[in-house]
Amino acid sequence: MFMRIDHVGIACHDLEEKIAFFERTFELTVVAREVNEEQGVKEAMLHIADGEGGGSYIQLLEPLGPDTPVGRFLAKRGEGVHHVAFGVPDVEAALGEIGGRGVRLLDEKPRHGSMGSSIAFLHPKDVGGMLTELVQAPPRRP
Ligand code: CMX
Ligand code: CO
Repeated sequence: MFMRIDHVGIACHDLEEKIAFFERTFELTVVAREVNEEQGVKEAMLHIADGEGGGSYIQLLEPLGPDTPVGRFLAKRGEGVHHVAFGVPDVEAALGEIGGRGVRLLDEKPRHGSMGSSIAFLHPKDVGGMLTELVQAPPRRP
């Protein structure tokens, strides 16, 4: 069902500073920047590689405020890996199948994600402590 790893999300206090670090350290390039009010984040996608079914990325996340998922995560745990996102061909179908196996869905219906994608989250407590995102890429994506 999982085609590939789409991205790894990393929580940080200062998006611009972390973008500069990843660019100079790993020679990655920012391909998208977005403010996602619904998710409470300011974010950047840094391209790693292209593969069958879509690219793979590092997603840097700065919270829009303390009372947001990433804001609470930073206060509790500090900077670091926040979630892993799996690319799936059909996020609604994947949600139905995974929900049917007893994993709590944080989103019953997909929401808007980076670069025109549809996303949905699974509860970290039901996935071995890993906040898991499902991503369905739009037909054409950088
Ligand atoms: N990874 C692993 N565990 C996590 C976690 C994370 N990122 N975030 C929270 N948890 C754990 C906490 O440690 C806590 O465990 P304990 O009860 O043992 O302390 C438990 O989950 C509940 O956490 P909380 O502090 O009460 O945090 P929230 O109220 O923020 O709820 C969660 C947690 C996962 C339901 C919420 O963060 C959420 O809905 N996340 C999905 C949306 C999101 O993260 N959007 C931002 C990214 C957008 C994008 O990728 O585009
Ligand atoms: Co993400």
